[in-house]
Amino acid sequence: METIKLQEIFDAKIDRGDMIEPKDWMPDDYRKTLIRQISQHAHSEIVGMLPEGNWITRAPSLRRKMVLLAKVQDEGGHGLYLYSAAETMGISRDEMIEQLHSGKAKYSSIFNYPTLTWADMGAIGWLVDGAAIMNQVMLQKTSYGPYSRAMIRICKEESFHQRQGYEIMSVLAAGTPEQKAMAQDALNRFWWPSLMMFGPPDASSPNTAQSMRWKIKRETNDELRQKFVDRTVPQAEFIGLTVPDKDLKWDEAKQSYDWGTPDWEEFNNVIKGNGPCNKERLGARVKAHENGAWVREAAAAYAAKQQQKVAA
Ligand code: FAQ
Repeated sequence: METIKLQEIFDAKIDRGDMIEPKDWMPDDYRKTLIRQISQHAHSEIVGMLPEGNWITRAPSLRRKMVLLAKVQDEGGHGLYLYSAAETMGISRDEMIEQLHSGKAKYSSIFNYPTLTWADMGAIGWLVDGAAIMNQVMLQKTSYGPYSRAMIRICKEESFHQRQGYEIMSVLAAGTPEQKAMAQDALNRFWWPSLMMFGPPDASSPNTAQSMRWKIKRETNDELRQKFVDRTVPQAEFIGLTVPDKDLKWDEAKQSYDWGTPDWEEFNNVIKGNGPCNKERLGARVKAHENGAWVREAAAAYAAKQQQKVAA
């Protein structure tokens, strides 16, 4: 069929709100955008395991250790669903991993900040998973079928993650003055980087307009960021913590908060590879991959043996 006709069929599907499936024709740029976004999302999930993984042995009780362990394993599972969704677009897992390890592909800026105290595990669950869900709820309705279906499953788990983080923060905030100060310090350090997770402001986001037209994104970076602020500020107040923004103010007419400006220079530096932990995170990722080489070789050898048996 002619490309013009195929484009018309694709456009009509997007307009009707139908899903695009792997075997459907799609414009090259739609495919490229999705490979970029889904693979970066997958990378974020597995790099995101590192700052929390560092705390598994130091969790303050067996219960906390079990919950954190389960959460970190969930993130690994999310990475797998997302790599699988990206593979349906014709890129291999090896290529994606190579792009991550060579620094060509990005992963979420948030994971380039250090986790200094136990309260950071609370702040990550509450704020980082909270921001991730805000973004992922809209992605459940993204136009590419395999991505949308992966997001539905991921969102169920992320909402548990958010609650476990908020529970850690609530317990610390109601604890000794030292514990409350530790919770406040974690909020102070993670607040602004969490707001940056939503990406640059719409006016300087090169991809948002086209991604909205293709219904890959269903809400813009700024819309989601505002929703996150409106949802999270009352949660902080409820447990007696203060959001570190002197410009934060409830606007009765808008039924929404006015708030300050993130440090976009810091954001740009972090996504260029110059954040406080970029080198450490990528180094740990590459090392984990190298240490796992024998597992991949054994799995490939097993698969080859099974194929020989079928062929015989
Ligand atoms: N960090 O034009 P836009 C999680 C890049 S999952 C790094 O606005 P777009 C779970 C962007 O890639 C968190 N880079 O781009 C968890 C683009 O660069 P490129 C991850 C960023 O794609 C929790 C450039 O800036 N979630 O946390 C960031 O339309 C706890 C221009 O930006 C997702 O990936 C950033 N924050 O919108 C795990 C959700 N923001 O590629 C463990 C899916 C922007 O052209 C523990 N992704 N950039 O070189 C999305 O919804 C979108 O990709 C956005 C960015 C909204 C992130």
